[in-house]
This record gives sequence, structure tokens and C-alpha cells, in this order.
Amino acid sequence: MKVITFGTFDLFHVGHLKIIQRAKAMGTHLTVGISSDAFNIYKKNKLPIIPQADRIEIVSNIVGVDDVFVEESMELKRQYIIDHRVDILVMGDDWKGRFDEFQDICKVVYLTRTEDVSTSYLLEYIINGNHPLRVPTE
Ligand code: C2G
Repeated sequence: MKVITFGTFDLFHVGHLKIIQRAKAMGTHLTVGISSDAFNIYKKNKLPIIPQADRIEIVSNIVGVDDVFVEESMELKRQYIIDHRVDILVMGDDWKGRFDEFQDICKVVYLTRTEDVSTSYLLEYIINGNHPLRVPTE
């Protein structure tokens, strides 16, 4: 079973790791589409902090990731799914319902996001010194 997931994976954190691990566990081969810097600007109106070449290097070296490619646009998603011959599309549930249109070519699964961690929390802490949740680990 071939699985695909997509993301920017900026400031790579444990929520990213977990969705990659859970996506891989749903099949035997995992392809990850990594948003280009330009696509992220279009998608989130923001240049990622970590350049795309570095994000690609990080994600492609995560255990369980078999293949990576650069995701250039939302309109190409159907083509990416077809080209990579995947059986299952996995996304975090912040995207719930948004990719249901691809149910005609693959199974579409939304996984619960990992709680209490996000690139936004990290940035809030780095920029303003406020972490909404973090307390010292015992
Ligand atoms: N994620 C998660 N838990 C978190 C944070 C992120 O499970 N605490 C998941 C997201 O739901 C997503 C993946 O990690 O499935 C990558 O997250 P982002 O880097 O924020 O990527 P995103 O902007 O959602 O890109 O075409 C779709 C997009 O490329 C998805």
C-alpha cells in the first residue's frame, strides 16, 4: 500500500514527526510532498523560515520516508496522487474535508493533529517570549 502526505514542515517538530510516522504505518511506502517556498507564500502568505532545500533534506532523512518531491501548487494535487500511484492520502484534521474530492482515486484519511505543538507556538515563544503551554519537564 502506497501512502502520500503533504506539508511545509517548517521548524520541524514532533507533530510533524508523528503524522509522518502514522501515515507510514498505514501502508508500506510513504511519499511526502513538501511545499515549495513559493507555494507556501501563496498558501499562507508567508515565506517559510527554513528554506525549501533544507526542509527537503530534513524530511527525506526521517525514518519511514521513502520518497519526497516538491509540491508546487494545490491545483496539481490530483496529478501528484496519480503520478505517485498512491492508495491512501493522509492529512492532519486541520484539512478535514478539503481533499474529499480525491476519494475517486484514493482513500482519503484525516488524522488528529498532535496537541500542544505547532510552528505558531514556537514562533510566539521565540518572538514574544510567551509560550501558551510550555512548562518545565519534570
Ligand atoms: N500537523 C500535526 N500536528 C501538529 C502540527 C501539524 O499533525 N501539531 C500536521 C498537519 O496537519 C499537516 C502536517 O503536519 O498534515 C504538515 O503541517 P504543515 O507543515 O503546517 O503543512 P500544511 O500547511 O498543513 O501543508 O497541500 C496541503 C499542504 O501542503 C499541507
